[in-house]
Amino acid sequence: MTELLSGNEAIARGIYEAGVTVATGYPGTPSTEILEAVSRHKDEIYCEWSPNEKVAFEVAAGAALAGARAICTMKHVGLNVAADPLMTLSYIGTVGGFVACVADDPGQHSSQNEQDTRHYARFAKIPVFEPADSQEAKELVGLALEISERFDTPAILRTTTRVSHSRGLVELGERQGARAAAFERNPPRYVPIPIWGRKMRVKVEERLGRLAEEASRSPANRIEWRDRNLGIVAVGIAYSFVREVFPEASVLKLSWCYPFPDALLKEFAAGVERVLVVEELDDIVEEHLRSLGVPCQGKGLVPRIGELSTDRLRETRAKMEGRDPEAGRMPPVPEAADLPARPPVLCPGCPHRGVFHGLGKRDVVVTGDIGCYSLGVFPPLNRTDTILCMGAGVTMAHGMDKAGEPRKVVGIVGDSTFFHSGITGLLDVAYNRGSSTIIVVDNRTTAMTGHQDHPGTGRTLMGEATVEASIEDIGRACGIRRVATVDPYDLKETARVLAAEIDAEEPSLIVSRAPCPLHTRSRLGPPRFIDRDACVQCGNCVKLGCPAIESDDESVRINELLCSGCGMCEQVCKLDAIQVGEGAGDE
Ligand SMILES: Cc1ncc(C[n+]2csc(CCOP(=O)(O)OP(=O)(O)O)c2C)c(N)n1
Repeated sequence: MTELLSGNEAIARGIYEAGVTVATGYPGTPSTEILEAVSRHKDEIYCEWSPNEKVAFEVAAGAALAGARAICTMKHVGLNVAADPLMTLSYIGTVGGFVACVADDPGQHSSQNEQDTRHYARFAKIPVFEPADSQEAKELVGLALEISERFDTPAILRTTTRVSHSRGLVELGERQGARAAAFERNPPRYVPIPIWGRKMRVKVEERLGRLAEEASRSPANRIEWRDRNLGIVAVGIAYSFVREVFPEASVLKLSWCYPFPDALLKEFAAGVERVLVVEELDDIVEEHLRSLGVPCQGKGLVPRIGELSTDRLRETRAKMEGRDPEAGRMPPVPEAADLPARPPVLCPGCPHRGVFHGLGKRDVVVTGDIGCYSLGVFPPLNRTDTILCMGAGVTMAHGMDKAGEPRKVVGIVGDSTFFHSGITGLLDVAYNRGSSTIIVVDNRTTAMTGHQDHPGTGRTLMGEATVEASIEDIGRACGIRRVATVDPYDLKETARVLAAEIDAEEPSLIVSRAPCPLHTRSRLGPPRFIDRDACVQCGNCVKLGCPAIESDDESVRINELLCSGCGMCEQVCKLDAIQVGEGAGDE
């Protein structure tokens, strides 16, 4: 039977078919749907959203050492968070297959950077698999788990956005029998204290050689001989683009690129006149080919930055043939006439808006973080000054404070981000006698990645009710004495609490709590209207940055279809021109 599946759904199917019994992860585009799809098999597979990627990695590692097949999922930057256990699990190895499914985001569609996860595979000296399409995504899960078990190594399945999110037909198979967990005690194998760790270190090098030989024989890598004038080494998704743009060329299709399949690379290079390497992001295979003494072209012709596409590869071909690269481009898609620009903004009724509105009244530095509230950086809110990575909204505030920044520093993190990596920062603020004000904008969900549960929501990925971690209690347990909770829709009260905490000498924690209305799918109140006769166009309501409030030179209006009825605009209107009721004055 075949089914049309996205790359992420196909990976989930591969996880199911391969008899995996433990699947963990932390949301992050473009990886999130893998675990969501796995959770449909919750009778067979235990799955969880872990508080962060390091936890997800370690939980899966524990399951794998007990003998189960286990996987964890994350986006590329998540592997930075999980890098510590990754590096040493490589030494320890695994009993049941262990695969980290890591989704890269070339082009930074929804990420703060564009790192290439294959570097981590080389860094940790473990195999990395890279599917070209949904069918292969499913198959490689099974292969990666098998290789992981046979070679006693963790493995990485790296996808990029196009594979994760494009759909293709996938042949479905049966689920293999799952192994029962039964941990066998053996400290020299599982405890990398130096005397044993040094032995593991030797094993890792020896394993690399065997893996490279296997990679040369593996069905994941194959040579397709065609015209021998040009041979293209195509890695992962690049294979699909290469076949379309260079249909006549011989191709070495690599879906298992590290440890490098040297024998296969040499055989291919020896069989063609000229070698071109096409890989998304960095020149990992290209650099290695050069180190083998194989002359080749690659990033000089193929873009290093952003996603590859057939269009971009056509430009490469044009350059190789000495034609104008413009000539290689497809005719541009005609632009729809007069489409208005849509700057990114917080949704109508977003509770985060209340906090940014309150902060707008104060001359403070705001260290922000990653989540929907990152949008506070844009006009008209303009209330975020820095963003680094998850958790840094707390810690960078403390750093600025300790550096002697004369203004008060306010750190903002979301609820999911707080549980992910904000808690240790808060502990630092309290322990090291900081004075910053930390705000947790708690909308009761991980909104930015599509409303996943987390330790504060009271629900698990398996759909069970569970304990709700209290941000306020955690703050107090960290040693923060000033802890306040506000309703961000109450602008006056929010501004009052912000002022009191910002002016305090000691560090404080403010929890701004209101559920994301997109998640609860509920209106917050009746839509508001602007009484044109009373409105003097002072712009106070426009400064909220609500997409439902539309203005031009002549008037300010509220779009009834967009208005969520949160009432913030009514509170900022000094002339009571914004009201509940029929749209008097609005046509
Ligand atoms: C290390 C890492 N993991 C995952 C992500 C993807 N990601 C971006 S923001 C975010 C959390 C957003 O949730 P929350 O902090 O509750 O804020 P909200 O979007 O709900 O306002 C996640 C998981 C990331 N950017 N970095």
